[in-house]
Amino acid sequence: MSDTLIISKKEKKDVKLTIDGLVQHPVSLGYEELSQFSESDQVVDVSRFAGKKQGDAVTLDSLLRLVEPLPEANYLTLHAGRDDFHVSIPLESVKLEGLLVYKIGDEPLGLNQGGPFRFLIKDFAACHSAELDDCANVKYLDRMELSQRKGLDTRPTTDEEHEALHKGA
Ligand SMILES: Nc1nc2c(c(=O)[nH]1)N[C@H]1C(S)=C(S)[C@@H](COP(=O)(O)O)O[C@H]1N2
Ligand SMILES: [Mo]
Repeated sequence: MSDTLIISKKEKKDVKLTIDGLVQHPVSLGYEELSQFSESDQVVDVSRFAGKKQGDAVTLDSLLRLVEPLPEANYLTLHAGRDDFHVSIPLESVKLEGLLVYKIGDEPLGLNQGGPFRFLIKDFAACHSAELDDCANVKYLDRMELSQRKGLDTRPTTDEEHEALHKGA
C-alpha cells in the first residue's frame, strides 16, 4: 500500500511540461526543475490573486527568459491534452500577468486543483469578457506553444457553451 503511494507520487513528479514553437530553446520541465527556479521567480500562495485557486507558482516571465521567444512569437497557446482544451492569447498582454502553478506545499499540484500544471493569470476577467479571462486559466496544462499567429482556442464563445462546459458536459 505505502509502496504504491510512493510510486504514484514519484510518477506525478516525473510529468513534464513542454514549452516549444517559436523559441530559441525548447524545454521540458517537471516539478524538480521548477522547484529549482530562483526565489525571485517563485510566487508563493496564488490564492492572494485568485481567491479559490491554490498553490505555488513560477512566473511566466521566468519561463520566457529560459526559452527565449523569437522576435516573431506573438501568441502563446496553452494546451491541455487531457480534456482537449486549448487557449491562445497575445503574448505581450500576458507576459507580466501569467503564472504557472505547479505545487502545493511540498507536493505537485493535484488534479483537483487543475494540476500537475495550471496556468493562472494574476488579474483575470470574468468568463468570456476579455482575452485574459478566467477561462484562459488552463488546467492540466501539458504544452505551451509560441507562434506568430493565433493558435487553437477552444474556449466557449456563447453562454450556452460555457454553461455546458462548467457542468462538465
Ligand atoms: N483543461 C481545462 N482547463 C480549463 C477549463 C477546462 O474545461 N479544461 N475550463 C476553463 C474555464 S471555462 C474556467 S472559468 C476556469 C475555471 O477554473 P476553476 O475550476 O479553478 O474555477 O478554468 C478554465 N480552465
Ligand atoms: Mo470559464
